[in-house]
Amino acid sequence: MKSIVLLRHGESLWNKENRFTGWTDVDLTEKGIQEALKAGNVLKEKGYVFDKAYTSYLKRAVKTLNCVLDRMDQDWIPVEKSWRLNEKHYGMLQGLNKSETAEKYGDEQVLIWRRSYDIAPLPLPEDDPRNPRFDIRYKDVPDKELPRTESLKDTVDRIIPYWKEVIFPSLKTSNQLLVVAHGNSLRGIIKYLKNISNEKIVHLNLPTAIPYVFEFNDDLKLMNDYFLGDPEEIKKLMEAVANQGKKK
Ligand code: DG2
Repeated sequence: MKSIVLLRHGESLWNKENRFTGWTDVDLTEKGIQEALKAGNVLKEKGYVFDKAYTSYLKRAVKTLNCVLDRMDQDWIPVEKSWRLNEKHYGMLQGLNKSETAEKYGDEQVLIWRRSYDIAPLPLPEDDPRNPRFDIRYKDVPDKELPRTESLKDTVDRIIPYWKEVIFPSLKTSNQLLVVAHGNSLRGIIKYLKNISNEKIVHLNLPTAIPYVFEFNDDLKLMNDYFLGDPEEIKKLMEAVANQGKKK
């Protein structure tokens, strides 16, 4: 069986402070580093040997990948970074505390901003210094492709071409691939892989640094998917992510 392992990065500074992050390039916390190392241990114990890894342009994902590979003694494998694996752009919400935003606008509105399929938060103004067009790392991306905000649909629209053209075809000549990205960019990939409806995807919340394995047969047909870890613990972690957008 061939497999692709999807992994959300470990806890970031803004996960800890419960702030909308999106394309803000925040670092991992010490706990996030430990979570990433633990994911590396789990993957090593299960015997994974990755042919290649993919990650975003954001350091919380890049550093998580480095910790995982280091723990596995697989630092040497080829790694490809792409802006297309970045988190959903959270527009004007970036930097705001999620539960304070729920106090102000209500749990329902925050759920729409966090989890609805096709509603995006207000965009950053063109002259906002956080506009990605001012960030040198995106200098080769055409301006019309750089978001000022995104719905999950917009995120899916920029990720899936990369999935179809780059990541998935490489499974033909590989057995095991690793993708380290973000809560919503991975929700977009999972929605596509499992053909989850726009309504049902609202309820999927990914915990930090828990490997999610997708297995494919030799014809690259999806056969199985499962998290590596204790199901009860994972359920609690998922509920905690869902609750981050509620009033205290
Ligand atoms: C979080 C996800 O992204 O937040 O942008 O705030 O996975 O990079 O930490 P990540 C953010 P929610 O959509 O779960 O609120």
